[in-house]
Amino acid sequence: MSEASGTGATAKAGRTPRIAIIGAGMSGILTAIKLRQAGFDDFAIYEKADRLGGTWRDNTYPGLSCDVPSHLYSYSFELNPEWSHLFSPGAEIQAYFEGVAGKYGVEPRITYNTEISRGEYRDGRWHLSTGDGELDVVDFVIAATGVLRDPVYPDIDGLDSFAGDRFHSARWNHDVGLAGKRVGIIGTGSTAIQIVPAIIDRVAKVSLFQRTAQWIFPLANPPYTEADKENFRHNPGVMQHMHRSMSAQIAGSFSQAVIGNREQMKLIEEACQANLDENVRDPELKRQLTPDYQAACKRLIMSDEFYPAIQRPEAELVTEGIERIEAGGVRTGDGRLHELDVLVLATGFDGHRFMRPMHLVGQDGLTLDRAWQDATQAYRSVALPGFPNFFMLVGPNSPIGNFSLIEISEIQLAYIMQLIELYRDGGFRAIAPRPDATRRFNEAIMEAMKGTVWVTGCRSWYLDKNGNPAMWPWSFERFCAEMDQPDLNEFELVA
Ligand code: N01
Repeated sequence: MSEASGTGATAKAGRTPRIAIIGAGMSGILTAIKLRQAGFDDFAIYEKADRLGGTWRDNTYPGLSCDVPSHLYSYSFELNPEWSHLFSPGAEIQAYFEGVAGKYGVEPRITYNTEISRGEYRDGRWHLSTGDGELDVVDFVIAATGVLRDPVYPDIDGLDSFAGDRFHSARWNHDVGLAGKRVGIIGTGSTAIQIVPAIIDRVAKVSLFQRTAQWIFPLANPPYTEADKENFRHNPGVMQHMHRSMSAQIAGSFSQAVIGNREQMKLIEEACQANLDENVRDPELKRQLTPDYQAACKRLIMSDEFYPAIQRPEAELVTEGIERIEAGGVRTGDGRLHELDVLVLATGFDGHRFMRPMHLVGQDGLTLDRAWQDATQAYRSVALPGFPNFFMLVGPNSPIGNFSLIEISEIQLAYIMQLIELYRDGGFRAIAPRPDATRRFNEAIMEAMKGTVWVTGCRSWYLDKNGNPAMWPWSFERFCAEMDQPDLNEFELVA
């Protein structure tokens, strides 16, 4: 791709803030593009890794794809005619972000291998430091640090004693060949359910250690034909229509089901049950694969490949609890040793860390750890009382039931940009949400959460330490309405 846009023609006279973007994943790249287009060119992107892409850089496991359709999981302003599948593989998504970052001139603005470990609001500006000392002093910080970033390693006795190769699914070791190997996978989340069908053809055996059964929604993943792609290339309106209609379809179905629409939920439950009934014949295996909680309580898994794969002779579903890990493999509660050459920890992520372990110090010495000691809450997911001129993308309570996080991030950024434009135009020097407005917002969230599927009794990464889901409990329409325009009455402004 060639460079698409320089500094926007809309740049206006006024204050020119210096802005730090933290993280060069989906949201960080987006922020850089939109800032430039709006004429804000004094910014830097700090990225702790040596490559952009965030979760798509970190996750490279076999079978990785996104369960949001590719023509929806794209920036609205950079639709991509080349997507290979309805749900394209992870490597293609990573290449997409690299291509967009190159096309929009974002790449040279990224400072790699630079982890911001501390940010302190002092004398009206944010002082950002790495382990090596102060690095930058800025007017605004936009934390684009992602949600599913920190792998969770299971607390199982003897984990380190395993003599074979062992790695987390988000840190896949491609130097380890799987051909002819006995592979153990711990976990049955979206990740493991994608890995099993992807490796079953080449391994000697897969042992899938299941602690909790999963509901699986049957979803085929057809490729786009050359003719489809040709059509997309020449008629971008077709892609725009797909983007809009896929968004509307999810908003009207799945996103409604998870927040209490019984009719929509019934359709999901029936589809998951029929998937199990029609595709798993052995009654004992079917019993083991039948969850004891409501569909979509955990993040719903989409796959039409898992049930066939787990019924292959090379696959074994292990439902006996794990006792410990030994040099030779995994010992389960029934005393059996499952001998393994490779052990994959598909045990998920801590979805409640956000920009931590970054140490943030806001006004009057308020630290992020103190602000979040009881609960990880924010004002409309994007701002924090006591932390002026600090914004988050995809912060607490951002995810809307299986929606594209790109669309969510675009809407949140458009909201934040309105405030930065107000700063440019002299509207304030410092802005932070009012504590009472933040409290009211979070009380409303807690109340609305009672009607959602996420609190119907299951364990999932959605739930924080208090058992509250870090999700948006209302409709997508409400999200759009609430994020359309900042209500300045809900902010404290310093002129
Ligand atoms: O992780 P998970 P994931 N002993 O947290 C088990 C996104 N994503 O990486 O259910 C034994 O869902 C744990 O068991 P249990 C998507 O948002 C998207 O699969 O808690 N087992 C569970 O089975 C997704 O939701 C895509 O009882 C242990 C598993 O590990 C999110 O990432 C693809 C254990 C963790 O499942 C995370 O998915 C991949 C222990 N000590 C990921 N500890 C797509 O777009 C944990 N487990 C398709």
